[in-house]
Amino acid sequence: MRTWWKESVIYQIYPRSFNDSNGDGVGDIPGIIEKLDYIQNLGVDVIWLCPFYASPNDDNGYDISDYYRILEAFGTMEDFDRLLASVHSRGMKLIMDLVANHTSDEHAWFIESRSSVDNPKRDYYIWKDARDFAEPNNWESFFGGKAWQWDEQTEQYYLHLFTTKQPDLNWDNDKVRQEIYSLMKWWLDKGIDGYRMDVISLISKKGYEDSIYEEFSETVEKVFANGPKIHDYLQEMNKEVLQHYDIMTVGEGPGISLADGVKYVDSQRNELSMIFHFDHMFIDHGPNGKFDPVPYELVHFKQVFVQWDEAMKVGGWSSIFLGNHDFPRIVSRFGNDQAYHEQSAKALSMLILSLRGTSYIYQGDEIGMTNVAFDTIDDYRDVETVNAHKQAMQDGRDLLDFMDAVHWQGRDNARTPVQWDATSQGGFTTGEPWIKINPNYQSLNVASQENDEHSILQFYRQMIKVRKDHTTLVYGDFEVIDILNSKVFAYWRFNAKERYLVLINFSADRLPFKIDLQHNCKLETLIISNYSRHVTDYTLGLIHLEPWEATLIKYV
Ligand code: ISL
Repeated sequence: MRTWWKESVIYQIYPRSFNDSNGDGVGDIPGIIEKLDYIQNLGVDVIWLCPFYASPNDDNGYDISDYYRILEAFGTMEDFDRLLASVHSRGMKLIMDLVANHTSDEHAWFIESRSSVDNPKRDYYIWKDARDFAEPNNWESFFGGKAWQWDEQTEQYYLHLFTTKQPDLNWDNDKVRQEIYSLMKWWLDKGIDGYRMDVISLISKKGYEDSIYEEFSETVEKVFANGPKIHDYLQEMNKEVLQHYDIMTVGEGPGISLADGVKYVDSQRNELSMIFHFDHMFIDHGPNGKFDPVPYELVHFKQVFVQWDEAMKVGGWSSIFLGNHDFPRIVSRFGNDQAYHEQSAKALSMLILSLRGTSYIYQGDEIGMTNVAFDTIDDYRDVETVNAHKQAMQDGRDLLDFMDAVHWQGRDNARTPVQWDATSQGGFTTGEPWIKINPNYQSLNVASQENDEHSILQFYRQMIKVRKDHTTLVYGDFEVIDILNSKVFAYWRFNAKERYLVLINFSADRLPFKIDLQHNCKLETLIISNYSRHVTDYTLGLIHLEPWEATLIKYV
């Protein structure tokens, strides 16, 4: 069924790093308002704003201390209302992050909960007695160290799957669920258009046995995620909240496997519109996680997309993304940020915008922003990176090797300020930015790409328009060509009337490629390419793909 959110292109904003309007070094809501023309000119439909609620910022806003207030550094509720109205008046929509697996330890609920064992809010969180004078089980947290924190005053441990300042809520408590539904309605009644739900796969706990798995990712999948009540809770949320509004939802799903995925989004089950799975995001993580990176194979990468498309095609719907605020810059990770920076950034945009599913673009990727390599840990801000550095020191790991891993995989790669122009601090702030800007801002910035008709930015705009103009790219079938080809990602998008061929060379080599026209179709037009190509180049069936070439051709 045709639905607005399937046809939408979503632009993700990490407010802290987007645009600072008042010179305090931190991006803010008025800063976003200043850039709405820019966002609208990209051609996107929906803005997803990462958390901007009140927060002590242990995890940059993913630790919320009040769901009904705006972080002071980001502005006021009036600013937010103005933003929402301006987004709507431009015909765009706005979705928010819902972080409901945990709160901040500075949230009023937790302050009460920890005050005594018989406080009425004690059961809002997950408290357990010590086991043999130590943690209740062997669980580790996502950001290093144990997942349990001892509370001196009440002599119990509380669970925190993320930092110690992010205690997990107890979703088995009806009152907790009602609190969450109320705050969701409060924002929806203001007119927001949906939610991205943070780690929603973790809200129902399976019990508190030790994990028997060595790799953390296995523990996430087999112990933390997809608890027994997850689908009951999502269906209840849908009945009480979601179904009363014309909105979209996307559940972030660490630990959601192919087999579980469709259960979250099958339209018959009334849960979520889409999920983010992580099979391609963890593709280059080694046995010890992201700071133990390993090379990945393109064939494996393609298989992930093929398998998920297959799993979602009846009744479900995919979200297509290559990066966000938790992962490296896409051009540095999946493209080539050196000799083929421009070509590969454009090629990745074609992938995002021509696969079946809703397309997500993360701020700065539309100009090909790259990873950053700060020399010293002092320049890093992300709690995950900072904790991992402490751990690496304790473990006696070679710190140069650790810093290499941070340069490759750390979350701050995606959190440096957006590079607006070549002026001081890239035009992001007139003050000192909360995190250093990537030193390449003088040559890589929005202003210079606005003035260059061949820029990455212009290609993104064209590619978004191509997607809007050809609904077969949204809804059509997907058939990969030559899956075992280790350098080219080629596929058809088609329906009974028309076919689109997408050819993306994921390598710096010039490669022969045979276009197999077994479908008996006729070449019609070359829709877009990141090289100056002519339709006649493709008539013979055998062509040479240029390094990182991405070409989209229409057949009938
Ligand atoms: O980046 C990761 C850790 O290496 C991911 O596993 C990430 O922690 C996971 O996808 C959950 O992310 C979300 O919840 C976190 C928050 O820190 C992330 O920014 C958010 O996207 C806790 O709220």
